[in-house]
Amino acid sequence: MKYLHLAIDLGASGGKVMAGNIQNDKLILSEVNRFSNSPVEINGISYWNILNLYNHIIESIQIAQKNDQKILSLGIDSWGVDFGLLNENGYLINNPIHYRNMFKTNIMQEAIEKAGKKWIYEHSPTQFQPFNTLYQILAYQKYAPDFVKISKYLLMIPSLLNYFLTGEKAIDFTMASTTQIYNHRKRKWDEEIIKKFDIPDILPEIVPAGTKIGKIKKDVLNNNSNIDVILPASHDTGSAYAAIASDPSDTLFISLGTWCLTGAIVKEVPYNEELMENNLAAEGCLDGSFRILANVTGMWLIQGIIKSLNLPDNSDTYQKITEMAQNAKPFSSYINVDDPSLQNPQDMIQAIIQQSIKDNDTVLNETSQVIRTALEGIAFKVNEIKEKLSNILKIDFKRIHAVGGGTRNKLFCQFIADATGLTVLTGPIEGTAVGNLVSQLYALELVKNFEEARDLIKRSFDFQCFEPKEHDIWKEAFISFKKKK
Ligand code: LRH
Repeated sequence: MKYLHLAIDLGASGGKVMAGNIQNDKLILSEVNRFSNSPVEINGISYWNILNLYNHIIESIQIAQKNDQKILSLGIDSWGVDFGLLNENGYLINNPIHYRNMFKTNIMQEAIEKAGKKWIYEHSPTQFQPFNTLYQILAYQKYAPDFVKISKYLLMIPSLLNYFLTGEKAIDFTMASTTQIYNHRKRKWDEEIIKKFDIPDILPEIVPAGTKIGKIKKDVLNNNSNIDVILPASHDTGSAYAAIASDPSDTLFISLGTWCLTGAIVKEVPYNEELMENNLAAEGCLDGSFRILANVTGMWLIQGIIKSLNLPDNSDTYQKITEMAQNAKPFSSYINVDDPSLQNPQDMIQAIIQQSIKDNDTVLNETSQVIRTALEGIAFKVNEIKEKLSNILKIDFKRIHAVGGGTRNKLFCQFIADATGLTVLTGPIEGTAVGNLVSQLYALELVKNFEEARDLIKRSFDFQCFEPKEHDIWKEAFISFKKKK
């Protein structure tokens, strides 16, 4: 009999279920299931298909239970900020709404006008994004006040699914920290934000990441599976960061996927206006520390280019795209990868071409140049964030450690090393699943502390190392782009 822990990692475009089990003192991963997560658009509003996700979770548990395998525990993590509302009797009031809808509203601006940017940030130092949970609640208050009136519980996506499985309602600290209603200093919901914006009493209890919340209800699986449901670091970035095994005191951490989540670890959030001015987030980590982080636009650009080219989204395509970038001329142009025009364009290639004209007065004529400019742009941005974090937090970074699927792109990892002049370590590729699993091992006391968890990760996975080779050339290129602008 094999004893498994299941990490259920839900992303904005798909879900992935990995099983972990301890063999010979190592954490061994195997893939159980993958499924797509396609939002459904009705009357111009994009909803998450939460019941479909729930069905996929049940299906994944059943797949993993086959072949002499017993599941001891499972944990669900997902993207941040989104939630479902339940009424008093636990009925789901609405399909959770996709955060990208918020780009169409002015709600964050209105909230800032009402309370002041500084006031909000002092109470909850979260990156100002129109889609933060706070602004989504305000959108409900504006466009669907009846729903808010009958709401009794707000549950973030992993917590909502945990509720379906167990009947328990709780949210973990890492997810709470993404809402902009959480007070990082007091480590609880911020009563003043709640009062200022008339948020009803719907926010659930916050528990530490890595908390056992209950068992799967008997009627859910029609068997006596006795599976522990654990709230891992349920924010996906929180789980990904928990898989980074380098010394947090002098390492710049990156979780590299759709976003390139670049940050540094601190024990407590330093209340510093520069954090707000640079729109940096303070987000909770598995061990109760925080990361000061920038959501840099990441492989979203490449995913968009692949769509523009009508190519299948598979590893062969990524290989082809990377080869095109490798063979293109370096530094054809420069783009600000975080520009709003690149966040949801009809055609990513055209959007990058326009951005290059705007930022660098250069027309990109070839697709290979577009791809290379996008990847170089992300690497330049990582370097800018590294400099900012280093100055604001007074950290002399000695290395970068990146996890996540984006680290498969070796050319890009080399770009980061060259842009920053730092050694880049990568691995594990399945960072989020590994961090989710480590949270479960911690909750079940199968690892005693986070040191032990780090050691387990170090002996279980392969790591790659990229040394900077052309830092001076990158530095000069960046200076000349900035001068030109
Ligand atoms: C990354 C992430 C990020 C949020 C975004 C909605 O997956 O969790 O922290 O800003 O999704």
